[in-house]
Order: sequence, then structure tokens, then C-alpha cells
Amino acid sequence: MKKTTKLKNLLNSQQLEFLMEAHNGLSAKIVEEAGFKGIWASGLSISASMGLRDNNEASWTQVVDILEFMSDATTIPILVDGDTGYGNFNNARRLVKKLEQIGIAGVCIEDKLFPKTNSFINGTAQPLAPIEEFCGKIKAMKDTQMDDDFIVVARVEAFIAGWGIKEVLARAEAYRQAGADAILIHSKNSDFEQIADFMKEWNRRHPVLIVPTMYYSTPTSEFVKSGVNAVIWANHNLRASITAMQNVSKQIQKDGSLHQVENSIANVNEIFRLQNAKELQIAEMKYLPLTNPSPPETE
Ligand code: SPV
Ligand code: MG
Repeated sequence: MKKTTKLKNLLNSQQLEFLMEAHNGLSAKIVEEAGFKGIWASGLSISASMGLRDNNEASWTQVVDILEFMSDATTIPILVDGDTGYGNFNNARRLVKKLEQIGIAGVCIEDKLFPKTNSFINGTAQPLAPIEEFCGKIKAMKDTQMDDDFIVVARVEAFIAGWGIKEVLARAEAYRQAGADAILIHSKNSDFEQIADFMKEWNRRHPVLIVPTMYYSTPTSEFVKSGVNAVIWANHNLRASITAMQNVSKQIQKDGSLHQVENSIANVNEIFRLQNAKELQIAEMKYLPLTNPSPPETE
């Protein structure tokens, strides 16, 4: 099945589904091996792993280069965090064209202004895109896709920017009518109340994704009860790797030796396995001459 169709089915499934964050080829592969059915290519995680801020400091083609490694390394669908689409409708539709070329299943765009700021940094100061302009962007993206199953998710940032449920509902409905395949409702509150209120009013009229980074203690059963379709665990592989790298670097620096860390980290064979080194050995037997020529006899 095509990756696009897999993502479409996931968003329209009868049960709650989950997307796990990845930020490069290796982490994408780890997410697939863990059993997830889909990957969230997080803008925050990709920019952080480049040593950059989540403010569109990386160019969109630099992000696409990372996405191509992620796509090549996996068979499950990737939903890309496309920020604001990197400009107006024209930039966003060119992004869709490129994402389709590299086997990406869908993209999520948010109704903020380029260059964006992460939702958890000074959210109320963040201006939103005018509704009509954002609807035009969604339409342009849907008109551009070549594969009917490619997914465009519209992300509503109105709660983040300090607006109430009326504005959130108006935007979600406008984006649904403009052709978005699903709506992502974001909240930075530490409880699920805002989103639960939205879900009640929304009444399952179109698929909804959520990102519970800040309301992490809400039981998953609450998400099911509310009618949410898919949950994004948005940055947890990046955060896990930060902690692991800080600990191992500190330990080795302190000890001046590898002895303490050796048994607590992946061994080099695990790296080779993740790289699928075995496949190359088999291919070499097939494609390279069986024996290396012996060195010429000395006379
Ligand atoms: C991301 O993972 O980059 C997101 C989610 O967009 S958030 O960081 O919560 O804005
Ligand atoms: Mg993001």
C-alpha cells in the first residue's frame, strides 16, 4: 500500500492512532522498529538537531534533505511538520510538489506567519494568519498534489495565541471547507479542557489530531472518549537523545575513560544492524568478484 494511503487510513481509522516524532533517518527507523504506524517529522526536533532554533532558520530545502533520508529509511508514512508552508500559497504548493517526489505521505501547516515561532515560546504574542489567506493556501496545496491520497493537515493555533473556542471552531470549520484532510488543534495548557471543549462542539465532523506535550498527564483514555483521531508524541526522541548524550559526554569527560559507559550504550554492532550492513555484505557476494586477485608474484 502507498504511504499516502496508509496515512489517510490512519487518520480515518475507527480507533485512536499514534504518530511518533523523528528528526533524521536513524530516529525514523527506530520509530518504525518500535511498532508505530506513522512518523511525525517535527520542525522543533529537526531544527534543534541542526543546532538551530524553531524559527525557520533552516531553509526549507535543508529540511527536505533531512526528510528524504527519513523517507528512504522507512516504510511507514511520514507526516511532515511544514510550519507555515515556508511563505505564502505559492511556497506551500511547491513544498507539496517536492514532498511528493521524496515519498512523504502528508504535511501539516499552521495558521501563523512566516517566519514562525514555536507555540510554547511567548504564544500570545504570535499573530495568526488571516482565515481567507490560510484557506487559499490549503486549496493551493490540495490542487497541487498529484496523488489523491496525499494528506494536508491544517493546524489551528488560535488557543495558543490566546483566542477562545469561537475563533478555534470558526478556523477549524473554514479549513475543513477549504479542503484540509484533518485538523490539528494545539493547546499549551497543562490540562485537556480546551481541547475537550472543542471536541464536544466539533462532534466528529472531520479527523482531529492533537499534540499532548504540555498536557502529558492526561490519560490516553480521555483522548479516546473525546473523539480525537490521532495523537502526536511530538519531541520525545529528541529529548531522550539530549539526556542520553549529555550524560554520556559528561561521564566520559569526567572519567577520561570509556569504562563506565560501555555497557550502558548501544554497541557498534547495533549501529551496523540499524544501518543494514548485512544487506551490503550479501550484495557484495552477488556483485563483486568472489576472490580478490592475488598480489603479483615477485620474480
Ligand atoms: C513540532 O514538533 O515542531 C511541533 C509541535 O510543531 S510544537 O513543538 O508543540 O509546536
Ligand atoms: Mg513545529
